[in-house]
Amino acid sequence: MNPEHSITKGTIIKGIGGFYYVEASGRVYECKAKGLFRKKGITPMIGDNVIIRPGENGNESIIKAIVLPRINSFIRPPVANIELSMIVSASAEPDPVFSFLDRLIIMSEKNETELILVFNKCDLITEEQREVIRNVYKGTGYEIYFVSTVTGEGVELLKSRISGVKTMLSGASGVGKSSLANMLGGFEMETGDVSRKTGRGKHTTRHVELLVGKDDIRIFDTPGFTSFEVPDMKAEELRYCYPEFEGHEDRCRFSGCTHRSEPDCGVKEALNNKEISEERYDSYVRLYNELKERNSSY
Ligand SMILES: Nc1nc2c(ncn2[C@@H]2O[C@H](COP(=O)(O)OP(=O)(O)O)[C@@H](O)[C@H]2O)c(=O)[nH]1
Ligand SMILES: [Mg+2]
Ligand SMILES: [Zn+2]
Repeated sequence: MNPEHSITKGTIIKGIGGFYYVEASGRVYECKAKGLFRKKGITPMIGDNVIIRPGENGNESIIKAIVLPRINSFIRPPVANIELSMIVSASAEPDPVFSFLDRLIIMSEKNETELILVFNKCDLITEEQREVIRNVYKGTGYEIYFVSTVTGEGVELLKSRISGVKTMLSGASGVGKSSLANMLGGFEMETGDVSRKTGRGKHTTRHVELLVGKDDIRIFDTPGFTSFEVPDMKAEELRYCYPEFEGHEDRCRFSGCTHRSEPDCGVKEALNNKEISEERYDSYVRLYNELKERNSSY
């Protein structure tokens, strides 16, 4: 039997004008969606793992089934099965804004997406400065990568971490996301230098796409989580988004302790002992207040 005509597993990487583009074993198939799942009202999403029947003799290829349940799915950006959230910051120029990174981290924690922290432009800082950054995340267990697209430092290690993993990049503009994606997967995304030259506007409409590059690098081409608001959650839930609090909460006197002004708080004790960083604790309190205020204004 010709393997071209057999049922094949793949991933939806793009959808345009009623067609879905499915990457399967290094090829891209233009497919129509005709499976039973359509009758059930399930709409294919970018990032979906699917079963297709490649078309024979010029017939169209067909998506027969979608692998459900999805690991996760999102409306903004409209993608499914984010396997890893890669939160990118610059080590310097611009300096990391830890409170902003925490918003992205919380977004991933809330969505139960695995995350790694990547500090690009590490060519601009010393080993001592790296240690300062590592200390901010003490006790979190988060993997931290220092990389540079200028010297290439750390890029191979990061590449081996994300190879074969559907990854979403997020981070502020100018930190080097596009430069890094290009270096990791051999893509040709526009980088800061270029867009300044062409002066292209910010609102260019683009299709969301799962880019598949060399060494099986898979990156969602979206601006990341586009809403930088803290997700809709109760202020009391926020503490579960800080993994470094976990080992200390059993020392809090009150079981519902929010770790702010309560007496005998294990988390504040850990803060005083420098087992938890001030940056993270301060951003926790700030975000707690923000959520409290938002929820009381309804
Ligand atoms: N020093 C240094 N500059 C970098 C590095 N990576 C990117 N840049 C520069 O940072 C700027 C923003 O890069 P870009 O990839 O467009 O960032 P994006 O907005 O996050 O996609 C550009 O001027 C890049 O040349 C790096 O590792 N070290
Ligand atoms: Mg960019
Ligand atoms: Zn407490």
